[in-house]
Amino acid sequence: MSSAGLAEDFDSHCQRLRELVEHHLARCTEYGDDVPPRLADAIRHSLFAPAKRLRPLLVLLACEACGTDPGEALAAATAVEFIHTYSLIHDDLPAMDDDELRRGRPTCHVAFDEATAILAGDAMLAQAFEIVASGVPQFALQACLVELGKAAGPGCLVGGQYDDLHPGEMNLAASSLSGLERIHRRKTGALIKVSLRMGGLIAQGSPEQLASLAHYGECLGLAFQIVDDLLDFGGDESKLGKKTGKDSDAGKLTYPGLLGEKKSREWAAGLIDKARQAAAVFGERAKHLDALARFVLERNH
Ligand code: GRG
Repeated sequence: MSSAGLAEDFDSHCQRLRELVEHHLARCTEYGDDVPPRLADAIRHSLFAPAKRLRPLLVLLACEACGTDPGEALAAATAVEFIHTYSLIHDDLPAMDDDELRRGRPTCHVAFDEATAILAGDAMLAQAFEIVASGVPQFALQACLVELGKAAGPGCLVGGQYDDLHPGEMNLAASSLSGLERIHRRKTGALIKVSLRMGGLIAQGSPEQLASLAHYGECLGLAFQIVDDLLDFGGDESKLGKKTGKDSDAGKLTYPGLLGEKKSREWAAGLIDKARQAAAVFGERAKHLDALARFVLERNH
């Protein structure tokens, strides 16, 4: 197939998977009488704003790479998007990044109020585990719960965010490349990696396949963050749906700040090569994971 044909095949495949995800997200937000309507609106405001759905796609593509119908992994895909969206809502709060625009919409605390945004995030984190517990097949359930809890917990997502907010407290100087990597491996990378792992676990992948998915996730997660820093540096606000230049303005250390723009792009490209090599063990079944890795490097939003 030509490269244009491959890209078209990837786009239409991802579009189909995204529709499955959107449908499942909608079902999970059909709340009953006990959920305050304004709280439900705040959740839906953030969840259904235009988003790439990268993490759910990774769950489904990993499941497929191991030879299983991606529909089997929809609950895990939905749960990970709930956790990701909760983390964005809380990250945007005045006590953290204090942002007013996210996914092209006013942030949750701006559109509603701060207490509602905190509660919307809390609700989504708890509901994510309900979704996994009620939708992941029994044979993969315990591993998914443990791995997802770890990825969202104090050693990964929350701990990475803490260190990003308090770099002075880190043992390693945050101003070194290893300090920066330590933050992003946990803040951004862990959720990306667990998405792939859950897809593989639900597909009953072999230990070698699970290790390849984890390695792909580690490389992709770091490359994703480097590209995010590059977009914050010189990206288009209207495409990104959020304000740019915030990190460098706040004096935060970023990859382009540390390595320069050219070296950062080369670093990201090297990581994407490694991710593609890791996916190669799946042969033809990894063609979409391969295309997704290329998309992460080339993305402009
Ligand atoms: C509040 C516990 C807690 C954690 C927050 C998500 C996060 C940690 C911080 C967001 C800051 C940031 C810009 C991180 C870079 C990578 C990232 C998570 C980008 C946003 O994800 P995308 O690009 O967004 O996948 P969409 O909207 O497409 O889902």
